[in-house]
Amino acid sequence: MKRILSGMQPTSHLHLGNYLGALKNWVKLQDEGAECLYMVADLHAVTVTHDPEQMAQATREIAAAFIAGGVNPYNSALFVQSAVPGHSQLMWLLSTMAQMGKLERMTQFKDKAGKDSERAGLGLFAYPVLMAADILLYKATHVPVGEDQKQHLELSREIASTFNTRYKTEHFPPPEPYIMGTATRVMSLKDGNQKMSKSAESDLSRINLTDDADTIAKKIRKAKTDADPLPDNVKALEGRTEALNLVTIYAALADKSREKVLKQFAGKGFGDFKPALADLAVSKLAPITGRMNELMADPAEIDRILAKGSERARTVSAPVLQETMDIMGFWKSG
Ligand code: AQP
Repeated sequence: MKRILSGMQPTSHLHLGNYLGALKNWVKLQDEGAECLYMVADLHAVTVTHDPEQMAQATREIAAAFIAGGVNPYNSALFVQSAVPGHSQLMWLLSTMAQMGKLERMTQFKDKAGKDSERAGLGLFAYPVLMAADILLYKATHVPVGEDQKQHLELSREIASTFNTRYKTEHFPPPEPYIMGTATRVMSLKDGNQKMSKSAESDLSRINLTDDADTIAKKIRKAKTDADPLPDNVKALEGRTEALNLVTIYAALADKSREKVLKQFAGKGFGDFKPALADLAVSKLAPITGRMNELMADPAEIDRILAKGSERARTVSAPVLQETMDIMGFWKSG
């Protein structure tokens, strides 16, 4: 049986990219019967400057988004990373086998640290080791990954293998990437070469799961496009990154192929396509936003769900951490 581990950082509101690229597929995995552990990755969120008050709020909001998007907290474990101390503990142990040279080659660190990497925090540098700990703490067999996380998962596999070789054991199963056939990479509404992101400066660049219908319609109306009509095949969209992005979003929301969408809209300009996309986006997202708002109106209930999920995560992970420490020869009382 597959055991899945994945998470999202409470850095801000979740957006359409998080939904179509991750959450929608998490629900599919859960519904296919995999054992799923989904976390609010707050230890990762503090590797960049953050607002403490905002993070507690974002943690509840993300949990509400998971549930509203279809994660069943009575089936999947929905938990907060920092509520399971094993993540940080295992990270320290694994950091002794993560090679600096490999960490230096991680492209996400280079992107996030920017030009002034000398001043970047150790946490940002060590982020992939924490990710390895997240996965190995549960002996997760599969990790849903997008393109941007493939390199980190490869490092997790290497760390697992180094541990097993060093201590002559098969303790950690190497986690497999779970490439979702239907996962969609959603790009910024303002620049088709940048991914839609929580931390991008312009709110017009993304559709948040908290946006109301008018805001969604406005953002789509203002999305960058070009003056040409839509072609009847995907290949002809080469070089038109913004147009391709809007077609991709339409296809993912409608659960159709991009070819089918283009057949439907071939010859039409964005004056026709954008209102159709706005209607579709509102019809798919409004029920999720509505449910999120209902859940957010009762934060105590969200806290209860997170506390239960975190307890379950601690129960699953405690023996793995203990066995890891035993293998490494740490002292244990009588
Ligand atoms: N634009 C996207 N298209 C498809 N999938 C995406 N994901 C993020 N952006 C897109 C997927 O969402 C999951 C959670 O991501 P995260 O919270 O770890 O943050 P991130 O990957 O760094 O993405 P964000 O939303 O842009 O956050 P910030 O701005 O805080 O860095 C992951 O599975 C990711 O692939």
